[in-house]
Amino acid sequence: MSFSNDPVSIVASAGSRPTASQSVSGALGAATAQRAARSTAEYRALDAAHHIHPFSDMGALNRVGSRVITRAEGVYLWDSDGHKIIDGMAGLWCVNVGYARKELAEVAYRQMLELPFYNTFFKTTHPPVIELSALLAEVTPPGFNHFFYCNSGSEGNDTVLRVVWQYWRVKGQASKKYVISRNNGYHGSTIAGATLGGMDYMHEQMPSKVEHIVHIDQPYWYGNGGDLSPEAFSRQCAQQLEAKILELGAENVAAFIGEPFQGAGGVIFPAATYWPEIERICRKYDILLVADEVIGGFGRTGEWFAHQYFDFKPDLITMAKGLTSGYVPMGAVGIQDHVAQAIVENGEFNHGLTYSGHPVAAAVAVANLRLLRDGGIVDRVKNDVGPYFQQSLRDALATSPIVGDISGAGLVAGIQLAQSKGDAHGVGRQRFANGGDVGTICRDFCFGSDLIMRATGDRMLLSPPLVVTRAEIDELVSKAARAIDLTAKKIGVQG
Ligand code: PXG
Repeated sequence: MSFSNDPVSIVASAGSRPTASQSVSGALGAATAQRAARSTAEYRALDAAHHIHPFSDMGALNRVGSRVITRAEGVYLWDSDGHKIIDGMAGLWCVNVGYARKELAEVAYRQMLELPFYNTFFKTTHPPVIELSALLAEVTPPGFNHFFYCNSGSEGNDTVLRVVWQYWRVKGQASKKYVISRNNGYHGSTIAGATLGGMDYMHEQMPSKVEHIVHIDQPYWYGNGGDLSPEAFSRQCAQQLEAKILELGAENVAAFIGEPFQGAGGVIFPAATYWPEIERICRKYDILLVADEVIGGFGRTGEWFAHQYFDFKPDLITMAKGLTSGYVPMGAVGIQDHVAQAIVENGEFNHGLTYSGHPVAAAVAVANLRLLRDGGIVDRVKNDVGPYFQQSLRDALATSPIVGDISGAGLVAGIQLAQSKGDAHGVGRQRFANGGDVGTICRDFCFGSDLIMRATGDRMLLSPPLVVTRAEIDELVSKAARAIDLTAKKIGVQG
């Protein structure tokens, strides 16, 4: 197969488009025209023959064939059959600045010509990683002045473990090894990431896991809170951390890690009582607090980082996804001064990846962060489109007989499908016995109406690009409401 890979022609053709300041869709369109030379059937046959997809039952998938996405612009995707699809998931929670941003393509192109790669081992550095580190120190909360780079969120959490263990080692407290995480948390799919995560179905396929990682319960009130108020239940979940620390002995516990809100686990927002209690317990027992900001970071909740939304102060933050808006892979760990000092001033830190601080990824990240900050994108999520999205969703679903609860802030939401809502406080609420099936039915209705809304069990998730307009939110919300309505009808629940 041959298609032009001459970046000069890509930039030139983008420059001739009327929307050139924001988009490279012309260039992508040209490339796509050639890539789409194959029919959907041909793509599917080749894909089935040679490609193993992540987290997929390949036998089942190959029998029906994958959707082939060929191009994207703003908040829209196009598939190989020409369908225009509104992307309610920002790719995979990552395309924060939207698709087809000319600024990012140009930066990557220029960086590839100037310095496509050099490593940051062996007493060497380069301008993009220097600029990125300085900029991250500006956009992260005070005290985050040091950053270690990798290629993904999973590697970020591997890095977190290395930093945490090294920290306690050089502090002379090497017995502090245990890292406490949560059931139904998601921290990636390397062996360490999957061990940190609390997904049983992942653990089942692993004969061995990383040692010294244990789990406590998630603060999932709708499913597990019984008749407690969300606030009381969240506090109780947080207190499990204290019980676990006492069980293990504080002298053996290194860190607690959690997503400020659980993303892949279902956009589960704890009540306001949760994080202050977790923070209090970590401080009381001298345990590092790690916020996994891979989904929550870079404006998703309307704050730069989700821990700012929940108002707590972690010692480490894991970042990926929105760091580059997914245009190129990159992950990072932000380290508070007191931890960084211990790492920096105590000999060699034996960890690194060939592509740590990759110059193209770093250059794209810098351009992306400037768009998010100087382009006012994060501010807009907080003050305009975020509140509009949250209100629209609640208004549209208020009368749905199968929506039990909506959680979220900014441009992320989790919609709980339920058999019965219970009273005004949710007391007596009832989940579907076959919740996963109901979620799948709803997801299929979304698929059929060219909306991407993710299902996880009985929760429907939305997390659109942060550049989504009010009109696009209207489209997203009405399509989501219609899919939920069709689901209710299909399973025979009347409004
Ligand atoms: N931490 C969190 C909180 C994540 O959401 C990772 C770490 C791992 O990042 P990488 O870049 O290694 O994938 C993630 C990833 C889903 C889904 O189905 C979510 C993720 C990845 C794949 C699928 O919601 N999150």
